[in-house]
Amino acid sequence: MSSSSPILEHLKQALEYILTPSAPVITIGLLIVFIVPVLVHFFITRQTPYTSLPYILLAGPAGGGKTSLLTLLERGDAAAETHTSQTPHAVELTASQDAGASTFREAAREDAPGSHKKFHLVDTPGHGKLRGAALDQLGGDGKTGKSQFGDSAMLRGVIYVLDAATLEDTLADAATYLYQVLLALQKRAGSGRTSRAPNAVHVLVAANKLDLFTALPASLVRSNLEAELGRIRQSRSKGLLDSGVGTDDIGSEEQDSWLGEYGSEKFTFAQMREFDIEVDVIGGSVSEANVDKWWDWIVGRI
Ligand SMILES: Nc1nc2c(ncn2[C@@H]2O[C@H](COP(=O)(O)OP(=O)(O)OP(=O)(O)O)[C@@H](O)[C@H]2O)c(=O)[nH]1
Ligand SMILES: [Mg+2]
Repeated sequence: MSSSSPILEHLKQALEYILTPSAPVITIGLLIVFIVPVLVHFFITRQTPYTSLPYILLAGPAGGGKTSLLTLLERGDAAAETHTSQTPHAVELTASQDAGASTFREAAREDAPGSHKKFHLVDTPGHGKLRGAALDQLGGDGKTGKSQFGDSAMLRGVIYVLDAATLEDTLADAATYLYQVLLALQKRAGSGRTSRAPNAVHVLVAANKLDLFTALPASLVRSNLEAELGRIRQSRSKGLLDSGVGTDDIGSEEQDSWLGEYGSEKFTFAQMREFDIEVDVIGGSVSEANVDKWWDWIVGRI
């Protein structure tokens, strides 16, 4: 007891000093009140640089034109050379919601009239072995998925860029990747049902390179993809049946990895509406800077 009483005495004095109004105490108090929130703000924003902004993900097979599109929207010209991407890359863009701005060039200007909204556009590699980067961003359930570009709850849309000029030869690959993207989004929407539903994520299939004469129009891109996605779905469910999963489990497991309306014969993009996923197929050309419709879609999602 005798050893603790001087300490208690000190404590009492210190408390008395703090609780008695005086200039130094008030100054220090005010400093804490004003500086701590600022420090906390910088601490949080430094740790998660992308959390605060909504983002749009670019996905699609290699050579489709994702990086070219990103460069065009960022700099306003398509001349820049691109090479195969190896890592995800994000840029910050501004969308102005104003009827007067009819092209993406006007709308993307910082000083354009109307309201401005900043967002990130995230480019991902399309090479078969690097697609995990894009699929990770679709973050499992849309809540806990802290992806490299921040909270996956901030994901607003996916632009699936493909080369419409070579689609006839690359259809199987393009559809397989699209299948993975749509299934990831479907699972994300499904997992939100029990608690807070994640925001709806829409998909734009951007049929690029319409400047080339071999390019398929958007309507054909849509029907070819739908047919191929239906075939993939069919062969996947067969594979599951053959894999020897017990007949009891097969019901739920098959239902979980079935894209679109369960048991339907033909796949259509409209079936994705059940999961709050709207799929649009719109043609355009990055090299001719014919991307205004894609830009409008982006502005509508932000
Ligand atoms: N003719 C034509 N060529 C285009 C168009 N858009 C892009 N390209 C060309 O297509 C090639 C591939 O474009 P990228 O933007 O690198 O493709 P990517 O989707 O980023 O490919 P990865 O990074 O490998 O996934 C480049 O040589 C572009 O110049 C277009 O609208 N028309
Ligand atoms: Mg690229």
